[in-house]
Amino acid sequence: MEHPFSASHFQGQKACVIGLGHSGSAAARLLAEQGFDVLMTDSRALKEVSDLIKDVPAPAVWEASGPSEKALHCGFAVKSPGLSWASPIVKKIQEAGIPIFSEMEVALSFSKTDRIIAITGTNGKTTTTSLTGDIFRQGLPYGQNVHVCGNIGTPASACVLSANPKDVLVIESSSYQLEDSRFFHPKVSAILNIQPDHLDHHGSFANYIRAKARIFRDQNASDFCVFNALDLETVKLARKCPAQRLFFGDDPKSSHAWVEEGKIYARLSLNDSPYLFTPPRLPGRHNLENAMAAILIGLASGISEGSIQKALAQFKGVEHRLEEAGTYRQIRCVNDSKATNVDSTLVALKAFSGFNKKLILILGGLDKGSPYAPLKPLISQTVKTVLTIGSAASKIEKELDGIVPISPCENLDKAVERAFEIGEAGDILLLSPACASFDQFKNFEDRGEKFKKILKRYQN
Ligand code: UMA
Repeated sequence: MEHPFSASHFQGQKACVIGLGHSGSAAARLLAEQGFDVLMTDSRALKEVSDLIKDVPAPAVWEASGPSEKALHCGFAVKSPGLSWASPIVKKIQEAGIPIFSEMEVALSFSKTDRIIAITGTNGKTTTTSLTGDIFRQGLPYGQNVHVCGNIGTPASACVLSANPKDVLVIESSSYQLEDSRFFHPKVSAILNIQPDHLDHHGSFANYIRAKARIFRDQNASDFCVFNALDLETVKLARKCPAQRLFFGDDPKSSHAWVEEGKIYARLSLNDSPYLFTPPRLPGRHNLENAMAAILIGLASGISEGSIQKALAQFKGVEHRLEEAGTYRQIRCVNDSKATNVDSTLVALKAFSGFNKKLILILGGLDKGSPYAPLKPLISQTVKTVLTIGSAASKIEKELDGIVPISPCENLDKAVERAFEIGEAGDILLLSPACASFDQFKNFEDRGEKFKKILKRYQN
C-alpha cells in the first residue's frame, strides 16, 4: 500500500538518492543531516557532480553509474524530478521493491510548517511564485517568514529545516514534481494554464494533465485552489477539485478576479464587493493573469489588501522572463530564455503583438517534441526575421518555412551578430527559443546570461 514518506518509519534504513542535480544533492544533504545513511548515485562522473555534493556530510557515500547491489538493499529511494520513471536506474530500483519518493515529498516530511502554497501551470509559474513570495513578505506579521522554493531554483530540501511552524512555504511545482508526489497537501494552490509540454517526459498530454491535478488531489474543503477560467484544460480540471475554487477570468459575474481598464478587481466570494488593485508594470495579458492568481492566493491566505498592493507596486518581474536586456545600436533587446516551450514563446509574441514586423526572433535549442506550427500566425504578424540556433534548427526551419525569412545561425553568438547586421533602429531582438537549452548550455539561466553577455559586446 502507498504511504507518505515518514522519517520515523524509515529511521535506521539506508537511503538511496537517485540523480544528483540541485534537488538530489539537497535531499542527500538533508537526509544525511537527519542521521540517515545515504547512498548517492548519478549517471554522471563524480567530477561533474562533486561541486553539488561537496557539502553532503558523512556517512553519505557516492556511487558512480549506479545503482549497484548496494543500492538494491536500501530501505527507500529519493528520485530527482527530472528523472523519468522509465529510466533504467529508476526501473531497477522499483523492480527491487524499494519504495521511491519524490525529493519534494521527502523534504516536506521534515517541515515544521504546514502553511504550504503551491503554484503550477505550463507558463507563468516562476513569475507568479515570485510575486506571491513578495506578497507574503509584505503581509506576514513580524516573526513569520516566507520561503520560496521548488522548481524556481531552490529545492524544498534546501530550505525546509529553516522554516518555523508559522512560516509559509511558497512552492513552484512542476509537473515532474507533482507526478512523483502522492501526498502533497497545499493549503492554497493554483493552476495557471495547461498546454502540451514535456510530452517526451510524461509520454502523453493526458499524463501531463494528470500530474498537474495532483496539486489539489489531497486538498479538502477548508483549502483553496485558484484556476484560470479562460483556459480550457484548467477549467475541466476544476470540476474535480475538492478545495474551494477561485477563478480569475474576464467575466465579473462569474470570476473572483478580472481586469477592467487596466485595474484588477478581486474578491474571495462572488457575493463580496471586490478590492481594486493596480497591477505590476509588466508587458502582456499573461502578466495580468499571473498577478490575478497571486492576488487571489494572497487574499485566500489572509494577507491584507494593502500589503498585496504594496508588493504589486514593487514587483519588477523575473530574470530571463521577458526581461529587458538593454538597447544596443537602437535595437531593444529582450531576454526570454525561460521560454523553453512553444506555448511560452507564444505568450512572448502576444506581449509584442502591437509591434508589427519589428521583431527579430531567436528560436531553437533542444527540441521537446511539440510542433512549432502554432507560432505561425503571430510570427507572420510580428516578426521580420527568425534566426535559428541549436539542434532543433532544421525542424523549426521546415515547420515555419515560407512565412517570414529564416536565417540559420547555429549558435547564439552568430544569431546576435546576424541580428545587428539586419536590424534597424526601433526593432526588437527577442530571444524566446521555444526549446530547452541543454544542447548548447547548462540550463536556460546560462543561456540568458550568455545572451546578455554577448549583447554587451555591441555597446558602442
Ligand atoms: N540523471 C541520472 N540518470 C538519468 C538521468 C539523470 O543520474 O538517467 C541525473 C543527472 O545527471 C542529474 C540529475 O539526475 O545530475 C538531474 O536532476 P534533475 O533533472 O531533476 O535536475 P535538478 O538539478 O535536480 O533540478 C530540478 C529541476 N529540474 C527539472 O525538473 C528538470 C529544476 O527545474 C529545479 O529548479 C530544481 O530541481 C530545484 O527544485 C528546472 C527545470 O527545467 C528549472 N524544470 C522544468 C521546467 O521548468 O520546465 C520542469
